[in-house]
Amino acid sequence: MTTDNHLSRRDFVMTGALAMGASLLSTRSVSAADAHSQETLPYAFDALEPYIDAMTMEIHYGKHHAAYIKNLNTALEGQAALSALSIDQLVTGLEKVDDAKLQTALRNNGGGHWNHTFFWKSMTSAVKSGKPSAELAKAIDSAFGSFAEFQTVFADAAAKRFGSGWAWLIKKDGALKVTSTPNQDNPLMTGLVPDSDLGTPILGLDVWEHAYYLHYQNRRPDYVTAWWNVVNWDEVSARYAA
Ligand code: MN3
Repeated sequence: MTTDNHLSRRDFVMTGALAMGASLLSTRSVSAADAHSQETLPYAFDALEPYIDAMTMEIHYGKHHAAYIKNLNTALEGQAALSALSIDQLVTGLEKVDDAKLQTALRNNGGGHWNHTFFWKSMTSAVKSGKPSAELAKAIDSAFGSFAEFQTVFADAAAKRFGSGWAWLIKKDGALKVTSTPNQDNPLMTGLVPDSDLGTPILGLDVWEHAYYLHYQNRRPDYVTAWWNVVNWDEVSARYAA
């Protein structure tokens, strides 16, 4: 790298940092009543390389997930009772929201916030990915016959989700099951998603194009195959045990 390039890159970084600071200042004034905020990503943007690229992670976390939170907080303005709920309470109790327009806003953006927070924690660097606990491995074998068969069933659910949505491994009545939901729905949304898709999420995969298109373009199955390398099995096993 030449000195000129080095300087211009430094200038670029400085300009970017200043722009980011200005952006934070300009958006802070409306934050007093913000009910929900974004947790710090538990690893660097490039930690999942080469399976999920840094730019996809940066845009996915910094733009897409952040937008769901911003829109969720906007929808909750003036809703004191709903604003007091945790995100878990909110997504599990959506059927009780009578205002259809508000319910849709909370379903899309509250779901988007819950799902992405869950998704980030479902992943880790390939060197830390590990494997299912003995207890979870036994449950997977019991439900699907083998780990390989579980992966096939899960990948199939991810591939066949038409348009945007999620593939899930859920725990229901003590047993494991693979399901999928459209848009930002999830298996906790009682009354909104079919009863057969309800359960406790153990693992979730975002199959919206924004999750993979920069690197994989139309090749969603390739994204799913690569994603297995960065599943955080310690986290997934802990969820199963809970
Ligand atoms: Mn997403």
